[in-house]
Formats: sequence, structure tokens, C-alpha cells
Amino acid sequence: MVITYTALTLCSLFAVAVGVGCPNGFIPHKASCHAAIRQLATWAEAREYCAAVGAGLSHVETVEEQHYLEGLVKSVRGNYWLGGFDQLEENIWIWDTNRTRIETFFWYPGKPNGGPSHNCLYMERQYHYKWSDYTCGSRMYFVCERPAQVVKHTVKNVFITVTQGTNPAEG
Ligand SMILES: [Ca+2]
Ligand SMILES: [Ca+2]
Repeated sequence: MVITYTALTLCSLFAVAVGVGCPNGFIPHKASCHAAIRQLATWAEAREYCAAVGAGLSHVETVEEQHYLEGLVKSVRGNYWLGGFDQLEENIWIWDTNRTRIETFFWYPGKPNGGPSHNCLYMERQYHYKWSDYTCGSRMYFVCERPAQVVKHTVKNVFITVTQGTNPAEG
């Protein structure tokens, strides 16, 4: 008698990995992506550049974010525009991207002190990247920010083993 047998093993594994995605050139920090741009630009030019890459000039809400940005920019020394300004009303500082009043400040002691001629906010290299105010038409480096995208990767592995054989006749 000849017996043909088939052994079938089927195994499926699914894994879902959730990560935070940032476009090229941007670095994730919490729910945001930041990019330090080392091109000299006026505040308005910097704002336009950020908008062109789907971002805005960075707005700093927490001490963690301020420390993060200090670390991000210090590898290339320079001053960096952020998205704050008091151009609409002197000494009323506003974030450009969401037009909200700035509530947490990281000014260097004694700043801002430029009055109506200094209406844009930047991180000053000499002050260890704490904030100062300067003429919006000056050119310096800048930092762009955009929300991070949540990226889900589905990893699927399917193993199939098929074994076929023929038993020799017994007896
Ligand atoms: Ca932010
Ligand atoms: Ca001012």
C-alpha cells in the first residue's frame, strides 16, 4: 500500500510598529519636527522658506523644546530666527504659525530691549541661544517646525511549509 501524505504548516505574524515621521532634513522632537536652516535670511524670507517646505518658523512652548533647540542649533554657530514677533503691537509677542500670544518666554536677561525697531525674536549665540529681539530685516539662520506625522508600519510574515512524501508500502 502507498500512502501519500502532505504536511502543511501555516504561520502568520502581524506586527504594527508606530513611529513618528518627519520629512527629510527635519528631526523629530515629541510631536514636532524641526529643521535648522543655515542660510542667511530676513525674518520674512525665513518664514517663506519654512512655508515652502510645509512648515512654519519654530514656536517654542516648553522648556524641553527650548533646550532641544539650543542643542539642535549649537553645532553650527550663528543666530537663529524663531517664529515670534511684536510687529503688530509693541511688546505684545505673538507666534506666527498659530497667531497666539507667547506665554512662556526664554529671553536672555535684559531682553527684549530693542523697542519698536526690533520686532522679531531670535536665539542669540552669545547668550547661549536664549532669546533676544532684533530688526526683522536683518539676515540670520532660522529654524522651521512642522507637526510630526504618525506613521504605522504593518509587518506581515507568512511562513508556509509544505512537505509531501510517499510512504513505501508496508508489510
Ligand atoms: Ca513647538
Ligand atoms: Ca519690539
